[in-house]
Amino acid sequence: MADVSVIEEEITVESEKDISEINEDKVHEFMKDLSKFKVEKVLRNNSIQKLVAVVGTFEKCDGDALVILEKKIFPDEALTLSQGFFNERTEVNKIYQNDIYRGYDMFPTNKFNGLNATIIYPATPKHIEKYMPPEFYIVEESPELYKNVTLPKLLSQQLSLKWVDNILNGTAETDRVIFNDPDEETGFVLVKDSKWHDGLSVLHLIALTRKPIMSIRDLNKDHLPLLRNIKDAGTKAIVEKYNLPANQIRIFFHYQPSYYHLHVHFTSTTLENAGTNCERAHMITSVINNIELMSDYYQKATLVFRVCKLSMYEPYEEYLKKNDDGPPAKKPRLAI
Ligand code: M7G
Repeated sequence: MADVSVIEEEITVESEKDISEINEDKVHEFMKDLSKFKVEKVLRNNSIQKLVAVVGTFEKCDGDALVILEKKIFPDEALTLSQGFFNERTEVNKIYQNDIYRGYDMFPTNKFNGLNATIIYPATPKHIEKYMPPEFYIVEESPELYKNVTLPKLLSQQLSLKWVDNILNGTAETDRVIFNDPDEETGFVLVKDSKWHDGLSVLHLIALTRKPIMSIRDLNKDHLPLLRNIKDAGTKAIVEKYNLPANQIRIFFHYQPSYYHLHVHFTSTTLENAGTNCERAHMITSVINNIELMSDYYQKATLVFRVCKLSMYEPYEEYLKKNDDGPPAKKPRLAI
């Protein structure tokens, strides 16, 4: 057990960027003693995802910490299932029996009873907002809205991209990288997504471009070699490593993304919960095809997405109200 009193004195954190100045090992030791964590608020308790997100504080530690706990998925292999669940060490308590129906509480051994836990510390208001109960609003973002509302907002308050730089320059998650193309123009790093904790049915990797590009809004015909390389070489790497057929891999962008460094999501087609809804996912094949048809498609298109907070929606609405003097047909529309 680490000497927590020493660690406590050293942890006084005010913002996300300060974290790099703290001795990482000591932070880790401190985070391991969760009895020092005081839950302030349950932000989300999702029974479908089997996920709870709470915000709280670590004793004598400045700033909020966000703790996300998620039940692990079941293993696919029959042998692992038998070893983990169908054995004499699993505690079974009967709840009811009715005809051929029987209900039980089951408590497998610790190793198979685990949770995936993510701790974000210090958590910024933006991290916390991400886990607040959602209220959904649809924005139809014209190029004008992008230039005047989205771009200034994201330039002033986007989430830190240090984790992306760390992966690209090989100082973090090297053991989770499955493919690395160093070319400055068309290269990328294919890494396991932090949400993926193994299991082919929920496979999730992301390709981070070496070239700094913010989002699909900035893509044009000059990026076609990059996009084709990500699609082809990324697929090949996954097929070879995981033996998953290419036609069971879904490859897409998010718009709007949470992190404005261009990245492509690779998931198995069976993964449901990866932002694949129609107001967020843009399949890479369609993106390539749109640009082939029109080089500046993504600078001209109205892109539809949903935001899950009134405060994120209001700047768009306010801009449209202020600029409400053009002919209706030419005005960008916004709908709720
Ligand atoms: P996104 O489309 O910007 O937004 O995807 P989303 O997070 O709302 O889906 C960013 C992706 O990067 C997500 O799938 C995250 O799970 C993943 N991700 C985020 N972080 C901070 C990390 C990280 O530190 N390492 C890795 N490997 N993946 C991350």
